[in-house]
Formats: sequence, C-alpha cells, structure tokens
Amino acid sequence: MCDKNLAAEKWYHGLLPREDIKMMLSKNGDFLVRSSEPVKGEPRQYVLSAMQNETFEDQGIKHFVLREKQGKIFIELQGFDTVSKLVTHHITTKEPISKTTVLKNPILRQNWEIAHEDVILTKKLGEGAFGEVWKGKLARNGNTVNVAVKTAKLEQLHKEQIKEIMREARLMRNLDHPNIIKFYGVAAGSEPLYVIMELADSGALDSFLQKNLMVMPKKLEMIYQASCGIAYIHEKHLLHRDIAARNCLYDNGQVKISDFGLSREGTIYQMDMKKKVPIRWLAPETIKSGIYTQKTDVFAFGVMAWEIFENGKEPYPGMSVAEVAGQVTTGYRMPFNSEVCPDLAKHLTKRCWSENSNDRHEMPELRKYLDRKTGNNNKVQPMTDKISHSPSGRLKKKESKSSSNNRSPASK
Ligand code: ACK
Repeated sequence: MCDKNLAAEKWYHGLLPREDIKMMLSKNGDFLVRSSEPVKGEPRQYVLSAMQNETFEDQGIKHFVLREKQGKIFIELQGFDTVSKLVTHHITTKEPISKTTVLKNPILRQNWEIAHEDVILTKKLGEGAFGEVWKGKLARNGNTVNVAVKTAKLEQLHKEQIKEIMREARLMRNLDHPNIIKFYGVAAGSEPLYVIMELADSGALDSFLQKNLMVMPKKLEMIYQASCGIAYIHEKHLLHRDIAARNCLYDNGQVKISDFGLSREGTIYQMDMKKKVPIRWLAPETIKSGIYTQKTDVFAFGVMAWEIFENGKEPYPGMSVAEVAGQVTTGYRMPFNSEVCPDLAKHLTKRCWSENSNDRHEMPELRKYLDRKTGNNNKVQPMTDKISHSPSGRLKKKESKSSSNNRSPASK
C-alpha cells in the first residue's frame, strides 16, 4: 500500500517501534498511524494504533492493519480513497472501530521525528554498520544545522537490526552532554531510514589518532573527556557495552561517545553467548559468562585509554582474538608504554582492569582522578582544546580538518 499524501499528516509516524507507541498513547481515544516493519519483497502496511482501554495501560492499545482492495482503504466495511479520509471519517462521526475503539485525539509527530524533506545529504562520510553515513544539513526551527546522517535501507535489514537502530535512537534522545554525540532525530516516514545526529568534524577517534599524533597532555585530556561522557551515561542508568575508540568521535577538541547500538537501560545485562562481540575490549567476566555491568564499561574504558596512548593502535597487538580471550581470562593485562606516567599506568591497570570488578573504580571516581591528573581543578565539564593553542610546540602534527576527510570507515 502506498499513500503519498500520508507523510504530510502530522499523526503519521512512519516506522515506529512498539516501545515508542506505548509511551505516546496514554488516554482513551489517543491514536496514530504508522507503517509496519518492512518485509523483503512485500509492500509496507499501514497500521492504526489506538488506546482503547487506558486502565490496562499498554495492554489496552489496539493495532488495526489497514487493508487495500480495488484502490480503496479499509479497516471496517466502508472503503476510503485515502488513509486521511478514513481517519477524518472516524474522528468526525465518532463511529468506533471494531465497535469499541473511538478515535478522539491524534498523537502528532514528536520533535525527534524528522521529515525526510528537512534533511539534505551533501557528502558521503563512510560506511556504517547498517548503511552509508553522510554529512548533511537539517532544517530546524527556521535554521540550518550541519549534521551527520546514518542511513539504513530497512528492507535489507533483519528485524533485530532494525530494533537495534531504533533502540539506539530512543536511548540517545534522553542524553545531553558535551562528551556525548547529540541526537537530533530519526526520519522514518519513508526509505531509507535516517538517524540524524551532531556532525563531528574530525570523524571517528581511532582513525583520528592514527593520523594525528597527539602530545601526552592532550591524550590525557581526551581520556578525561571520555570519562566525563561515560560517567554521564552511567548516571543516566545506561550501559554503553561497546566503549572503544572506533565508537567515539572527535570534534573541535572534544571526544564524543557515540554508537549506542548495544546500549541497554539498567546496570546489568546478560548477553546471549552466541552473539559476536568485540573481544579485545571485554572484561574477563564478560568473556566467560556474557555479563555486562558498569564495571565492564570501566574495563573497556581502560582499553580505550590504552588506544589513545598508543595513537589508535588495535589493542593486544600481535595477538589473535582467541589468544586475547585466553590471556585476559587468565590474568594478562596490556602494559602501558613508557611515556605514560607510572602512577597513572598503575592506577588505570588496577582501577579499570582488576580481575575482581569490585576493585575497579566507578566511572565518576575515575573522572575525578583524571580531572586531577589533567589539572582541570575538578571541573566536571571538560575544558576546550588547550594544547593546540599552547606555545609549547610539542604537537608533532597539528590537528587539521582536512586530515580527517579521507579516512577509511571505522571497522568493528
Ligand atoms: O572516521 P570517519 O570519517 O568518521 O568515518 C566514519 C564513517 O562515518 C562511518 O562510521 C563517520 N561518522 C559517523 N558518525 C559521524 C558523525 N556524527 N560525525 C562525523 N562523522 C561521522 C565516521
């Protein structure tokens, strides 16, 4: 079924996961229209979701699939030329659907539900996990902002992958911190799906580090900034579960945590052990039993600190993934290079990588420690790029916008 005028209706939401629908429909008569999840080779279906009995909360929501027959659209026996006409008929006549569900209050698109026509893609940045990533412009409240747009052709994805994208979007909506990539919204009204976020001029942190040698104070500042972002995530009761330099971005002297695809609400998560995971960033308990906690994020943060000190090198150089799994679970930990102050190396090894997770620090404690180390005087908000303006001249290769433009896509 294809109704071109539907996108203009503010109560049409495109692809909207059930978790979001539950949050939007609360009172009897609240309703919206959405599209069903795409199935390869089959046309998209439209679904009208309405709250029928608010006392049962989300169990009281009914979903009606709109049928098309001989050019007319049906829920009941009467056919309409368009979905809009069907909806208007039921609102104005108060004629219930399925004898019980009266449509009263259309639930309009939220500010994070963006129309495709408000986004212009200008330059391809690379390949992401589910499709191309583009630089673009978003029209917002009469202004235009530069954005990065992750695109995804939903028909080519599994249900689980669509769920991951939509979960990432849902979790990121509630985050607002200078060290977290800002989320603007999703455009889900038609294909391809767009996930729209803040543009980080220097791209992925791992490739930035590989191409731009940073001096030690700058590296410390980057690690401190990452700790601020992760501490904020933990304060919001989220687990990131995929902390790594490839999943951070760098923009204007700030590290920004990104890629919330594996994130989960809560403080503990048991993973299905059959899933493929980035072993080099995992704590021993995750490798052994698939458990994720804030302390496993702390372990991964320690690995990321090592990556920053080593200019974006892959952790455990020279070791295969199987060797890493074997070695880490039997107590091996990577050494920090001699440029890292021994106190700091000792602290990170003990407080991020202890076998017993109780001996690892909580993220806010690490943030505080690193704050002192960087001489930030306990300011929770990270300071802006100090080193690049310093007269010390120790920066071997100056950060430059152009150096980030020809980067190969980050790979997991
Ligand atoms: O290193 P890059 O240029 O930075 O190449 C990868 C590519 O897309 C595939 O992930 C870039 N990228 C992803 N998200 C953003 C963003 N928010 N801002 C700028 N570049 C981004 C990433």
